Amino acid sequence: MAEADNTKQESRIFEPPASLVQQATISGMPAYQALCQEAERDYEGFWGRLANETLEWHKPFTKVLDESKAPFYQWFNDGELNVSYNCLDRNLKNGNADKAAILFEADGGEVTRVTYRDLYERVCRLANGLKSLGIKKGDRVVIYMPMSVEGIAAMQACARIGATHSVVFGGFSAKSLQERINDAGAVAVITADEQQRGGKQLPLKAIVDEAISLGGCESIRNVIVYRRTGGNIGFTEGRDLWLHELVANQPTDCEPEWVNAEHPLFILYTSGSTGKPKGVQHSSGGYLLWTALTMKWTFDIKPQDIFWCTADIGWVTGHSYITYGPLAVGATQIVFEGIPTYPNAGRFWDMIARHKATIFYTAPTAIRSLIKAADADANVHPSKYDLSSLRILGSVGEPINPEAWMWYYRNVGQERCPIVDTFWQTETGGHMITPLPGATPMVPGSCTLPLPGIMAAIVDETGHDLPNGQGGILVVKRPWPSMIRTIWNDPERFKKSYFPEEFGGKLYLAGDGAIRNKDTGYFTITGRIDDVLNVSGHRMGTMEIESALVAHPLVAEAAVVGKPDETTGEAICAFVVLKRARPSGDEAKQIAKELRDWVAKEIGPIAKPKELRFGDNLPKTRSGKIMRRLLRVLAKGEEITQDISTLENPAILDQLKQAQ
Ligand code: 6R9
Repeated sequence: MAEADNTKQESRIFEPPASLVQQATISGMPAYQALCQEAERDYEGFWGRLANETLEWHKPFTKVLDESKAPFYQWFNDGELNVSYNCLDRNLKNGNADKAAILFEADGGEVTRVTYRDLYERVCRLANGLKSLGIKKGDRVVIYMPMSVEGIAAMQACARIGATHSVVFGGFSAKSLQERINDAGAVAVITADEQQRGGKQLPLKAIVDEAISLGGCESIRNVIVYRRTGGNIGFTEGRDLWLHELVANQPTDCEPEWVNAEHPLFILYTSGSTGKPKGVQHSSGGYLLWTALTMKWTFDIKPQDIFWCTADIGWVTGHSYITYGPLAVGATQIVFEGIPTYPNAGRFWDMIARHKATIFYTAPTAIRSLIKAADADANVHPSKYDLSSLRILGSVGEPINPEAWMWYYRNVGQERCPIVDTFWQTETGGHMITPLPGATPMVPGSCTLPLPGIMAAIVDETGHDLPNGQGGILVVKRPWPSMIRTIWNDPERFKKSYFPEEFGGKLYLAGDGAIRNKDTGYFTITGRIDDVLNVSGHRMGTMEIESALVAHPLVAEAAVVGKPDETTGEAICAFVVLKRARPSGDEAKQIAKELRDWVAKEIGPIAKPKELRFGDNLPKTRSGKIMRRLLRVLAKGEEITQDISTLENPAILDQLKQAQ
């Protein structure tokens, strides 16, 4: 460790260990720079070379990048491939048939080893089962599954037959699920009877039934149910089928459906600045290329590694770094059904030790909650476990604060393991700005430098470059293979959200603010610049939560803002005006609870406001606009020192100071 200059931000620099640099795929900064230069010199040649080296093409592409319909960029567009073939068949051919693809650990601790051959057969049988139901290329299939081998197999089976999947996180409510089924026009839902997490059974199938009963899901022909817990569920004759019965007599081979590189592999809904989630559409060729390549570059994956990404398959991290990336490079990975605190907060460390994990990828919010737990109970401190197998650590989902970084580095990585702080988004498909474990000197809290070929920059409101040291808007200047292709059913919104005219229609707008260090050029992400909150690494639109609140019969008006939270990064704080008099005391508490439960029902438990405050009104400008910047100050519990001359009703501020 070397102490560097004393810039006012974090100044400690941590070099990657020499032993890791020596054997790394990208070994040392000169190797990184050489790749960056290759991309600068010949952008298409660079990506074309990598696409040929990384993937197996059924029909080779002749054109790398087609910009004629910009910003609807197309990559490798006359090439054909199959994603599942690249993840499975290729491994059988390469001598990985008996290698473990997945080490599945159930909530209760039971471990199942699934080889590449096993997984191939499971995927083929399910793919044949789906075909037997008439599901075909281009159809959409919603997957509402627990963390399971079956969940991964369901995604791969869709990819195999060219169906476009849309995974909905198992924590979303019936209403959220219904909206997504409806928007995607899905023909089937693959689900489980229940999920098993933290020793509890939570319903899935019952929520699917409820979602369909809400209407607008007429496109659904079948609901396929994986039996996980054996819990009691309803069955609709003619529509519902057990997964084990569907696959029982299916052949263990299934010819892959060759698709165009641009064929939509999946749609994944994510929160934006409006109340309606965006169906982010990804491609087959470009997406798989980048998930595979970043496994090699960012995680330096090697044949003997045991990789563990703790994300859920319902989020993009689970798509890219569980279902696709690790399998595309023939890795062995741990897949975990449960939660980090069950049966105790040592579960992650215990699992690393038992499975001899070498690469561990998790979220800052998990680290922060495990720091707390370890402070409270020395028995669940990482020092109590043998973590000597680890060689690389990763972080994703939100900024990691330097304190959490240092704890992770010292206590989990034992000052031996580089931390890759990977900045990326649902829309980017894979990592964008991150240290490389065998090259980049690390600075706690900084995601450091863009990957080769990723032309990230910081600009002002007019789209002009800003010098290092000046904070601004994070953009990407050139298209890249795994980028979002469009918003499902809404190409106009795609253009407006990501390639706005104010920026000349040519810059990809990430929605985050960032600053580059004056000396190193390192990027630090300063947070979202739109109305999107990041709670425990989950993206939540403030408008989505507001719409849910005002849908309650008691609520007249609501405004939602984020406030800093030690564990979850940001917490949801809602300001609510009721249609009746402002409640106080026990009544206020009781209504606040009712509204929280209501939001959980409307969107999902992750959207529950941590804090709810009632007022006779909200602070508004004379033209009636809610002044959210004042609400943010109130939520933090700070005094308002800002200019309030445009505020029509200053008296309201006092009322809103107190939480209920
Ligand atoms: C992969 C994922 C994307 C938003 C993104 C940013 C935040 C993610 C980060 C980070 C700072 C990191 N974010 N990784 N901020 N440092 N390493 O999380 O996708 O759910 O779409 O969220 O998360 O604000 O814009 P997604």
